[in-house]
Amino acid sequence: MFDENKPSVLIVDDEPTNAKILANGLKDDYQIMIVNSGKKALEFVKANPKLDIILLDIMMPDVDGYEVCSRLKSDEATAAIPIVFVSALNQATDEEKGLNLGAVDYISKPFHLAIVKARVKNHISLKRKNDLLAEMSHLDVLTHIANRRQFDETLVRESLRLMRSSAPLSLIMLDIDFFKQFNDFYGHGLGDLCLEKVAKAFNSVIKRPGDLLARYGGEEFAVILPETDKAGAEVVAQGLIESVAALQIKHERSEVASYVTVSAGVSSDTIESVDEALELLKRADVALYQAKKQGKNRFVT
Ligand code: GH3
Ligand code: MG
Ligand code: MG
Ligand code: MG
Repeated sequence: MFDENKPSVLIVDDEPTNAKILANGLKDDYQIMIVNSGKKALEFVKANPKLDIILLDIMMPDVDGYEVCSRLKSDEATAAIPIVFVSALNQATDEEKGLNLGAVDYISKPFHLAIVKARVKNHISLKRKNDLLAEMSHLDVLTHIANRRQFDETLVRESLRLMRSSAPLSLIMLDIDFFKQFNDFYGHGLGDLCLEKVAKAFNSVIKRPGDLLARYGGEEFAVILPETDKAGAEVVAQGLIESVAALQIKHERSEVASYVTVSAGVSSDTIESVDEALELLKRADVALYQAKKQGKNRFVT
């Protein structure tokens, strides 16, 4: 819903005049949204977690600003949005409380608009840099899919979530066949290109929201399929294998085909702890080893 180039500012204040003064001062540089209660603020942010900053009043009927701040900071989806309190409460203890709840800044009313603008600008610039860093640290540089770090974090998060349900978790480990020979024969540059193409093909298969495809290591990929049983995971594994075969990347040194192929190991189970999810990953890896032993270019469950 937002124009990517114009940062978005949510103003939360039960007093329309206050909100209007802030909005008028900021509207040339930002997209401004205004809500007039803590409750509406929580609903709005939940629906729009990509907001760049929140200017938050403290004294409001229903949910006050402190409560809004602590709820947003304790939710992973909204914790990274900078919150600046803008409040008539001007005791040092009020400010201390606000900052301790995770707000980046505290501005007392009456404020100097120019200073509010300068602070908003600085906080948004930092926020965008943090977002970029977070994104970079979770992506593989070559293939632009998730990296090992994101895979590990997602596996832990998904297992904590699935532990509370009876839904199964499926994992797939994949590995390119005879890739050492590919590199040796075609060179490292074409090897890199091959990895990029394979990642792209896999990506076109793993489309369901909640699923995750990652580059796990050199020429190894891994997939997390929450709430997917064995039969479902096998269909996905077959789809992944076929997506790479369809690329028809010439591989003269492969012993199983004239083009690049992959092998996969699949594991599925309900899980009751993070340890069990890690165990499930080991099972997928064992299955992958079996697929290699049985002749490659196939999956084993
Ligand atoms: P198998 O069929 O049993 O999987 O054998 P393999 O040759 O594919 O596997 P092996 O583990 O012996 O070799 C993996 C190769 O992958 C060796 C390594 O140089 C290459 N590789 C790993 N990461 C990269 C990368 O980022 N770029 C390129 N070009 N090659 C890579
Ligand atoms: Mg108020
Ligand atoms: Mg390997
Ligand atoms: Mg390999």
